[in-house]
Parts: sequence; C-alpha cells; structure tokens
Amino acid sequence: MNFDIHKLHYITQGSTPQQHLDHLRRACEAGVSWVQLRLKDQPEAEVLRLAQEAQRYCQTQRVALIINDYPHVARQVGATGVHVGKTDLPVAEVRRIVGPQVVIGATANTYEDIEQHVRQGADYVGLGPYRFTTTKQNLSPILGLEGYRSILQQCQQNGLPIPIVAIGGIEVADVPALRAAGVHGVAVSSLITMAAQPAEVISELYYFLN
Ligand code: TZP
Ligand code: MG
Repeated sequence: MNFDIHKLHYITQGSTPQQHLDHLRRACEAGVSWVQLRLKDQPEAEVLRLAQEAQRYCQTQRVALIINDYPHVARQVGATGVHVGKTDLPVAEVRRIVGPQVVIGATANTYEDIEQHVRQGADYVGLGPYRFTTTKQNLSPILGLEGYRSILQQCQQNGLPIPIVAIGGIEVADVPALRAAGVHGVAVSSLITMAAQPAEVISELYYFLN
C-alpha cells in the first residue's frame, strides 16, 4: 500500500498511562497529526484500554494513531499503524497479523536494518538515534548527522523506496540539515512534551519540514 506518511511524528511519554494520554491530547491540540502511543512496562490489557481511548480521540481529531510494540492491539482498535523495534516481531510477521491496510513502521540503526525492513514490507523506517536521549532505554549507537548522511546516501544509491524518519533527541534546529541529508521527516517526544508553547515548536518544525 502507498500510505501518506506524515513528516512530523509525536511519540508519547509519561510516568503513568494517563500521562501518555494527556500528552497525546496536548500534542494534538497544539497541531500534530500523527502520534505514536509508546507505552512500556504495561500489561497488554492496559495497552489495549488506552489504545481504544486514544483511537476514539484521534478519530475525532483526524489524527493518525500508531501503536508501538503491539500489532494485535493496533488491529483491534483500528489504529492507522503499528511501530516495531529491534526486539519486537519482525515486520513480515507483523504484516501477517495486521494485514495490508495498516501502516507498519520499524526502527533501524543501520543501512542493513533498513534493507531488511523494506524487504519485509515496512511502510516507513524510524532511523536513530540522532543523539543521546533519556526517552528511550537501551539506545543503539548514536548516528549523528554524519551517520544519517552516509546511510541515506546508501539508500539513494540503492534506490530503497521508503520514507525515513529521524529520531532521538531532535531539536528544531536539527531539522534543516536532516532534511538536506534526505530524511522524510522527524519523530520527537521531549521536544513537544516539555515545550511551554508546543504550538510554536510544532509550527517551527512544520516550517522546516515542508
Ligand atoms: N527511539 C529512538 S530515540 C527514541 C525512540 C523512541 C526517543 C525519542 O524521544 P526524544 O525525547 O525526542 O529523544
Ligand atoms: Mg518496541
């Protein structure tokens, strides 16, 4: 399927499930149109409950909801997509669970990761981390701008047809160089969650992404 993968992805964070939902709503009210519910260390039943609530809200706002880690939950709630990382199910297996109509995003840290995700049918790749961040545990090696340049160059040389979204400690000022390197978009969590004026940050991000 040819999905419209948005250029700005907001990833939830929070110390309680309710905080994830509150942050998700705040980000949507401030202008994001693509959000990833990223709950860690919760029973699947709780993830399902929150995903249902998030999906109801996102539908009223015409926001795309991506569920991190849980393909069955994504399918059950009718989410736009699911995102899987290196320690989750492989993309091909996720596709068997969710079918052709659901967006699959997958995390990559190397060119080889991207190649594998493309081969298995991913719809976008989250490539990172750009720089150190405390938002994610067990970070893969930091790529920095040079890492993106070299990986994206390999993608272009080999004609890998997939939108690549940069992630990990990204700030507004990073976006022009990342776009020039060839990324499709960026995924951010703290930048929007911690912003005193999230709408301003979001409009700056869109300015550089469009
Ligand atoms: N994957 C790589 S870095 C990261 C994830 C989920 C966290 C991104 O959050 P932040 O706060 O924008 O660094
Ligand atoms: Mg995961």
